Amino acid sequence: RGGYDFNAMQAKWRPVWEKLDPFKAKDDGSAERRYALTMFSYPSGDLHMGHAEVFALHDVLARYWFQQGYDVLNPIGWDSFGLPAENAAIKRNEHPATYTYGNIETQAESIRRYALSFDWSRRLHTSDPEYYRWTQWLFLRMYERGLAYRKASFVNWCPNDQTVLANEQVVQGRCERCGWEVTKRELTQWYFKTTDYAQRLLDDMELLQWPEEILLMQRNWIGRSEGAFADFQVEGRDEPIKVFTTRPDTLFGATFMVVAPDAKLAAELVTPEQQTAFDEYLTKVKATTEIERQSTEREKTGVFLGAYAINPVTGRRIPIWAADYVLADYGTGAIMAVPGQDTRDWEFAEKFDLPIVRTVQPPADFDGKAFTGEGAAINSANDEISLDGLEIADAKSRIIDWLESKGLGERTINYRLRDWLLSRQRYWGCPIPIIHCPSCGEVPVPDDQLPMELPDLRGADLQPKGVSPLAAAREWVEVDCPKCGGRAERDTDTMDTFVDSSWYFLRYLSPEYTDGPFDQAAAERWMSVYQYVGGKEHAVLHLLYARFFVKALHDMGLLKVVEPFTRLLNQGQVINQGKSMSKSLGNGVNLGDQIDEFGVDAVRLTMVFAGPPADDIDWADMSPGGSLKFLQRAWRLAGAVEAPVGSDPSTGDVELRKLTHRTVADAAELIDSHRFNVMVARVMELVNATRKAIDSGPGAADPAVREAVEAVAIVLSLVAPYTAEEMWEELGHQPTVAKAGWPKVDPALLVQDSVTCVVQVAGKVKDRLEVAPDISDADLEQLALASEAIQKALDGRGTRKVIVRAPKLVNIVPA
Ligand code: ANZ
Ligand code: ZN
Repeated sequence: RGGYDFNAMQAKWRPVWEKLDPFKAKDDGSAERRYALTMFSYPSGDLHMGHAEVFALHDVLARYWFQQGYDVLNPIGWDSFGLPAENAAIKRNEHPATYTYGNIETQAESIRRYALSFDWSRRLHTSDPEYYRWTQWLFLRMYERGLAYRKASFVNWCPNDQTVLANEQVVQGRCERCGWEVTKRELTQWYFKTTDYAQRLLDDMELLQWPEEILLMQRNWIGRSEGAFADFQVEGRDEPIKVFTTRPDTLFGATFMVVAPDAKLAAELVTPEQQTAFDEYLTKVKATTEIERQSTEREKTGVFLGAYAINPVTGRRIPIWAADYVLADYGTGAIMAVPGQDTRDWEFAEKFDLPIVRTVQPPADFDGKAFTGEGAAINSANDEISLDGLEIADAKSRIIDWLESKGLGERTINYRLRDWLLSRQRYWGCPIPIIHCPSCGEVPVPDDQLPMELPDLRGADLQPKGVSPLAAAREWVEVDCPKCGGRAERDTDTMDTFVDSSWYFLRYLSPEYTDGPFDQAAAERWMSVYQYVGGKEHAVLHLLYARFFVKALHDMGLLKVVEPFTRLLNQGQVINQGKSMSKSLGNGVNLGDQIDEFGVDAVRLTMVFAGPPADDIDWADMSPGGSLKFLQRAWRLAGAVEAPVGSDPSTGDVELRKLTHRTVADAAELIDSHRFNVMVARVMELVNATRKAIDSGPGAADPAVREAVEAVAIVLSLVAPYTAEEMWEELGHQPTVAKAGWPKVDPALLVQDSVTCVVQVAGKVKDRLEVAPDISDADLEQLALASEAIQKALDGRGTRKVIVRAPKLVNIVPA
């Protein structure tokens, strides 16, 4: 027996596992199913440290469920459409597929070496025509239901990537991918009607066991506000201005109005005297980013439009201004300004010397400006209605009732969520299966003509030009209209890659299925995903889109479930020297190099042991060398065991046995609560204790030692599969340890320094139990009720009440 040689182990076990194929989902009803999903990979290069982390964490869970005997579905695939491949193809004058599929092969090899428990038989790539055929099919079903539609509007435009971006892809005013400042362009584009689902996306969050932080981000992104529309008459104009307000109770304090300068309304309202001033202002506003406009820090700017409206409750003439703190595409693009209660309005009023009227009574000691807190209404009465004295909520409903009765307004709910802009003017994406016919309009590509494959373009043809490169493929573009047979043209945009990833978890269920995007029976068996593991950068992108898709599919009758992912685990980032790894900082760490130096198992162990999964891992503070040393120590135990296979542990050393069983029991709990690092620490403790038992305790021939080392191998197999397999073999077992089964815990051995618990029936002591000091109330109650003496004392009577004070007292009141 040589030394610990991770390279030899890696070379030895990989082919064995590939032959055994232990991680194929059985899907035969022989065990309870569990769908374990990790966010699929984007093939922009080889695997990096971030992948290594998320895969290592995810694999602990999946392998744990395998050990527990679940029928686990743990698929792997690639999110393989997207810009990087296209940009690389332009540079190298080749086809994007060359780069994409080359990287996929590289990553697949690395993933196999990294020993992850994936079911490779379900592998998919979203850029395969067999996959995107169904992306197109789903688009058409959305289209038929009015959930996919085209409209002209001002959209986010990345001048560098020469393509539009969804709101979700604009981060602080910049392109999420390349960091260029995003501008606005008016274009006709395809949208998914996510807004139809705003309320359900909110309501169903209740079904999700997700980190509160992510739920909060989605809640804020959807941005529900309850309020009212109110109409303001404008002097010299028939049509009133409609505003959206969350504070209709403050209507008496509306002393002016503000319109978004870039809304049509502003241009309509401006008087000839104010035209020049307005035009100058508008030019400045157009150069301002959305982020700047929403900033509360900025000095207020604006221009008087020369027009006046009438406050419907005070009858006063109030001036109408244009200012960029009001956004064109939220609410109605116009507001009633209430400086007394709104901070931005107060600042504006102060700067431009506009009247301020308080309509909520601030507390006596209040010396601020706008008062945004709770209080009684003041200055809010006319001949017909008075709100004075009412608290905000009551005042709101009173004024809305009044507005509704007068036909001047109505209750409403407003959402910040916009429809999902899905068209992209790029090549390497799923073509939109619509044909534009001069006589028939939009005509869907018939289902039997799917997939509508991409034309073969490469190199210079892909250069971004502001219109989709597909437009240049004339032979592809020009088609006969499926309806009238006349000359027509294909839509030349491609879909946002987030469309591809909104349903991939369904395709995994039946990747070969040809009668639809997925086999509905399979979806019924496996959905929802039990546990999803991935980065929190997807909080409002992928995670919201996938939820929308599943709800839409549910409404189409294709899916029973309404949510895709029941549980969510977000891992932190792997950083180096306190900073994100980047080329420019020169602090990148290469995963391949780490594996060459320390071996797969040590790298995986380091990722898992680093800390709570959600925390960032600073690689500079990590010690993969230390992980390697621990693995060697654990491995050496297997060679030391002298008790034969199958020896009865009950005759072994009790202290070591107690530690083994306690470690296994705790490990299960720690994994369930995602405290993987603590689980590893506990295994380390057991390894040390076992070493001691061999060297200076009961000795290597004690069956308790074998029991301990076998437990170490099984628990360690979740993290360090090569080492664990080697140990398992050394212990005299057949591969694979991955399916050895989770060790059975003997509850009797979990009782540590026991405490005596008194059990009373109707106030009289009837039994005494020896229990663990940390026993839970529920376990103690169960134990007490199971006692023979207690059953005898109850004499067939049920219990009316059981009072448990763990670990010392149980008091049973009989029925
Ligand atoms: C009067 C008022 C008085 C308001 C007050 C607030 C406080 P949320 O909660 O985010 O939905 N608003 C409406 N449309 C706007 C737009 N296009 N651009 C900028 N602001 C807009 O915000 C709703 C509130 O934001 C609305 O209620 C409106 O101001 C403003 F004491 O109306 B409020
Ligand atoms: Zn036609």
